[in-house]
Amino acid sequence: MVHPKYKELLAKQEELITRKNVVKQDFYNGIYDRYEYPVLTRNHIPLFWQYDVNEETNPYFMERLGVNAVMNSGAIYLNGKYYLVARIEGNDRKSFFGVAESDNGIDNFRFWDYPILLDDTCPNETNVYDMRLTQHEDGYIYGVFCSESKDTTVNDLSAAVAAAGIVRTKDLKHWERLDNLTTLRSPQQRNVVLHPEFVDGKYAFYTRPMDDFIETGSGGGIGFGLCDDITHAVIDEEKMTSLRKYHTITEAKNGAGAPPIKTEKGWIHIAHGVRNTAAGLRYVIYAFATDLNDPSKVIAEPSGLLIGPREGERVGDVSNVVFTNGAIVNDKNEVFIYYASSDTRMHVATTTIDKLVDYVFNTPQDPGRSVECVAQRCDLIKKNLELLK
Ligand code: M1P
Repeated sequence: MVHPKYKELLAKQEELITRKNVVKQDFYNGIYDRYEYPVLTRNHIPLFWQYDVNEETNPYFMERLGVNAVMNSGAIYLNGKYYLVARIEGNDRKSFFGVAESDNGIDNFRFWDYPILLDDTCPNETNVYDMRLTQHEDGYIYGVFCSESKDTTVNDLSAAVAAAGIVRTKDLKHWERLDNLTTLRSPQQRNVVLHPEFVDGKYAFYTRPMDDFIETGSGGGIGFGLCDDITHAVIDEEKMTSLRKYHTITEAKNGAGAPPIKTEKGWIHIAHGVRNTAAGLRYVIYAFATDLNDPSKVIAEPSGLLIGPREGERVGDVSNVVFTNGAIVNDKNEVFIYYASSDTRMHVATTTIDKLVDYVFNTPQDPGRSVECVAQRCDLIKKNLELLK
């Protein structure tokens, strides 16, 4: 017999899943809209992933395999539908991936019946997370994610090694696992993203060279490297694209987010930047553009952050974090930026290609010093006051 509590909880969950999302009225910046409700939370996870629904074996209707958080999601638009491949973190701290689908990209996201069971090709892999989905011109959809293993070379229980795992699919249902990416000059990698087009006839990746699991160390920012064979991907040289810079939002580290969006003026990248504070690391989302013919060459760098954590977004398992690894452009050139707040739940911000291009190419660059920032602002004020006379 199905436990009677199941129906009760299911009805509540249905209300949550089908609740209409609305643009937040108390936020305006002209660049994007924020929304009142998260698009995915732990409460969107099917109950039958968490409970044994059989009254005989679970008389108290207890959670058996709880879910702690739903966050950093890859995103893709296929046949008029919006798909998120979410990072789902179990109560056991292990993350895995699940596909959620929506007709409009802002609400009614519903998980498919089963999470993704990856091929078990890496016996030492303990955790997987943060999949970026790239619709590549070779015809496959690639998922590039962090594959984490214990570092057995040092006597430190929490030491880990991060590498980029690679899978590919055509339908989000059947996934083929390929070899992890090897970067010959960087010991660890996280936040790796596959570029959607061939560059010089090769597969191109945005990388994030790191000396160890948490600190990027000598890693100078977001890298870019080419490889011949995606099934055994090896990158030798990593060129630097968007750099870490002193006293900016990328001082501590940064990393590629969504696969870049192609526009008439350049590739637009939506990434994350991290700085250190007395309260710990603060993660924000920023944007930049690279050259259409050389996607490693930065051609526009608007100053500062695009999305920062606000209000309730500031609080969660890892507070003061917004993080993106997926964005969608639909057939009306509307842009959906999916971002997680504080490693706990998923949100969306919407804009358009025209607005994003205007933002990236017309927002002034960070001049780097307070005195020059004030001069930049005074310039704007002067022009405005003349017009407002
Ligand atoms: O906890 C914040 C984020 O930390 C990591 O990002 P980075 O590699 O740039 O430090 C990632 O593990 C990410 O999953 C997480 O949201």
